[in-house]
Amino acid sequence: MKTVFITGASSGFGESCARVFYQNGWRLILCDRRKQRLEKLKDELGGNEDILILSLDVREKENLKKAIDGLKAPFDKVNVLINNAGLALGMEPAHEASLDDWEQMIDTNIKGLIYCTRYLLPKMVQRNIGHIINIGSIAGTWPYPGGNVYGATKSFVKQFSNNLRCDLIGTNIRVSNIEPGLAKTEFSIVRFKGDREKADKLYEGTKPLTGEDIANIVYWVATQPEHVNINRVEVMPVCQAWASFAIHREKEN
Ligand code: NDP
Ligand code: 8X3
Repeated sequence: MKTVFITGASSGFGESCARVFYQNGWRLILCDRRKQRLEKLKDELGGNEDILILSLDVREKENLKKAIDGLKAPFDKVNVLINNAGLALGMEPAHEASLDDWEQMIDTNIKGLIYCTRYLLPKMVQRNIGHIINIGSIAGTWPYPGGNVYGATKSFVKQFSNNLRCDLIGTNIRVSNIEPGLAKTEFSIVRFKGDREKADKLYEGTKPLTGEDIANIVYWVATQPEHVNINRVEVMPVCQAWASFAIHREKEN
């Protein structure tokens, strides 16, 4: 039985990944700040001993290290790490955005992701088995107004994923970056600080990606033959595409 370690498993992509991997016979390590939600998910999935809950904030480096170092058999042999915990906060332009929001995005999307990777990777290299699947975003490649620090954190994730591959050449460890576009999860409710109306408006008249869509892609990436590394997957709903360059024109008086 293989083991997958999923961060941000209480909602959205992470929760859907938990369901898809479990249904396919994987052992789960579910990490998130909301313990109750994880317990509910565990109960729903049958509540058995193949699911371990780690109630953790990925920003808390020491706690994370302690939890990962303390993993006991059979949870100590992680085959796949899904670095999914992350968030966007706000869409204000850079000169109006909150520095606290910026720091929280950097601490979660960048620092939390590198902590999980750094703490789990040595054992993967030692066993010469493993797969790091990062959840990036189209925002890591394509800029948009108000994307400022959020997009930049996802650019970090993209380049970190590529650089990991370089460091891990000669091992069997795989690294992939999944870069979704518009998807309906709790992401926008979090981004707009609980303003559900604003969040709903974003999806009005669209057919966005779902958690299940992304989980199925992550599962496909994780189950390719061992010599196959899917480097990046950029995925959008059909209703989404790019816009042309913005050009500001002065008004003639
Ligand atoms: P959700 O808000 O539904 O899920 C985010 C998950 O991350 C939650 O389980 C949340 O739980 C967890 N999380 C947030 N901060 C922390 C933390 N400090 N420590 C541990 N867990 C944390 O959003 P999505 O499922 O959409 O987001 C998942 C990933 O996908 C994110 O990295 C996001 O940037 C990315 N993404 C989302 C897209 C979208 O449009 N939805 C598109 C592209 C990428 P809790 O708050 O309880 O800890
Ligand atoms: C989430 C996608 O376009 O809202 O990463 O930034 S977007």
